[in-house]
Amino acid sequence: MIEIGRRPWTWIVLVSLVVLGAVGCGGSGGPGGSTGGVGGSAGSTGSSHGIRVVMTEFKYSPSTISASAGTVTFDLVNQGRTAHDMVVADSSGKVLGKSSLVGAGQEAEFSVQIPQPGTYQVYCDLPGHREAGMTGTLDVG
Ligand SMILES: [Cu+2]
Repeated sequence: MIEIGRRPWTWIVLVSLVVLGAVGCGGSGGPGGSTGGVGGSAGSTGSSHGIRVVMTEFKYSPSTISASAGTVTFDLVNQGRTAHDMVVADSSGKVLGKSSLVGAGQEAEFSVQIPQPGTYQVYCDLPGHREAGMTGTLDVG
C-alpha cells in the first residue's frame, strides 16, 4: 500500500527535477524570465493606475477630475467615517455608472465608460451626501 502510494510521488519528484533542470539549463535566459515576472506584477498593479479619488464627509478629493474618453477607472479611497459611493452622470443627469458601496477605510476600483468628451458630474448617492456637497466634476477630453 505504502509503496504503491509512493510511486506517484517518485514520478512527481523526477518530473520536478527535470523541470528544475531545464530551468537551470536555461539560466542564461534567466533575466528574460525574471523580466516576465516583473511584467506580470506590473500588470496587476496596473489596476491601481486608476484615478485616485479620496472620499470623506462630504467631498471628493480632488473634486475636479480630468480623464480621457473611453474607459475611465477610479481608485476610490474612503478615508471617511461612513460609507460612500460614486455615481457618474452626464450633464442631463443620465447615470453612466455607479461604483459599489465603499465602506469607511475601504478602497474600491470603479470603471465607467465615457464615450465622448464633455463635462460630467460626479456625486455620492447616499441619502443626504450629494446635498451636503459630495459632488465633483469629471472633465473628459
Ligand atoms: Cu457619501
